[in-house]
Amino acid sequence: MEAEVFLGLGSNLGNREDNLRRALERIGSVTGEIAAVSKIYETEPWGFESSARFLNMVAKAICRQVPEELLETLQGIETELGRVRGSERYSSRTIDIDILLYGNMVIDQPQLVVPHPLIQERRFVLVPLCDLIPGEMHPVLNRTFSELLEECRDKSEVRNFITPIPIAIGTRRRHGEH
Ligand code: PH2
Ligand code: MG
Ligand code: MG
Repeated sequence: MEAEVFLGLGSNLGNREDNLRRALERIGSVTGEIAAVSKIYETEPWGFESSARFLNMVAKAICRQVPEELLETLQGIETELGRVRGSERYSSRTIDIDILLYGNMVIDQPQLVVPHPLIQERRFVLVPLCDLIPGEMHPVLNRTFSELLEECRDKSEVRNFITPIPIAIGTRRRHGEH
């Protein structure tokens, strides 16, 4: 079996960009090929107070695991990348990987609800999701993702994150040096 899966990734601790990159590498090698990625956004924490902003993005993976296996795999990757789970509902983390969509499957189990129940409440999910599939229908809500974004009441900040260009600074030789 193969399914198109959309994953939401977020990091607001440590080297956030590196955490996203490493998570994508692990997902690609364990779960299935990464077929597409959204842009990266810098976002205000949603649902809790912190000065540590998130980087968020969405990835599309071609997945060979059934949802329960995929969930375990993703939790394993989170742990490998230094995620520590506390008792609070929301807290800062090196990496969070959520299953947003698993094909058109609808799952309602104690440990796993798909589509992710908060997609429509969160700009940090809808904006990157709309980079990839603005015109596709949400499998339960009968709205496209761009409609959900238009109707979304969340006004928290989600802005394009510009990756600095990796150039060497201060290594220019003075005239005549070799
Ligand atoms: N994840 C949460 C709670 N709040 N806020 C932002 N901006 N980005 C997240 O990824 C995020 C959040 C729970 O997983
Ligand atoms: Mg999450
Ligand atoms: Mg999560």
